[in-house]
Amino acid sequence: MAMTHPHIPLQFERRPEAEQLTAFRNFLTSIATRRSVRFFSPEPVALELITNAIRCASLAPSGANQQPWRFVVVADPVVKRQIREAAEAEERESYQHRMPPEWLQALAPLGTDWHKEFLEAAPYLIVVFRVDYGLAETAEGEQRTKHYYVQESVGIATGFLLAALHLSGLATLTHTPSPMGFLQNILDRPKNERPFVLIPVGLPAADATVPDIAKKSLSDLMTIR
Ligand code: IYR
Repeated sequence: MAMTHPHIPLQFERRPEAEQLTAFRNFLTSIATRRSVRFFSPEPVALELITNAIRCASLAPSGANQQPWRFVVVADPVVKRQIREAAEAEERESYQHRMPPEWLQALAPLGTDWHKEFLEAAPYLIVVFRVDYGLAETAEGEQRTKHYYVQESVGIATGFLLAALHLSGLATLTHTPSPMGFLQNILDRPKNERPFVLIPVGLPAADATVPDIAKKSLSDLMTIR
């Protein structure tokens, strides 16, 4: 029988346990210091670091390997300003009228408000789009292909992206101005793409602060049975 969908041998390195633990410790030491940063330095950052991190994100698993993501890198100050203005207009409305007291209370420890200076200060904004379905123009007209587990896939890729940027010595924020349909217009994306998250990337401002909050302990989040 012809193999229409061939498999190839897995490349997998078995490592001694001591080495596994060292590799883990190195990763933990680094990832444990990641914080969401809202105060950026305008210092430039090599585009190669951004490109490398997006390559890492593109290696994430996805539903049916459809890789339903698109990463738009914004470096142009004019576009960053447009994004800031549109985001602040939505966020001002949200903070002042749309978010219920319970939500505002949950956010209070973070110290956020509708001002989004970081959207102009950070040297890059990476806007992650989810590609909700495949779209191709053919002689017969528009052809759509169903995509599976888009939300989960793009979430995993975004995790890879954040980890890669952090390991490259860069600060990031996961920002979700709400609603964020304006990003589709400003960045001129096709109708099958929807903004998923906006990630300012750069170096932190010298006087950057972060909220004094903690992560849960393992016993509060892991169950073995
Ligand atoms: N999008 C708003 C509000 C906000 C919502 C959550 I959930 C956060 O974890 C942080 C902020 C903002 O960016 O300010």
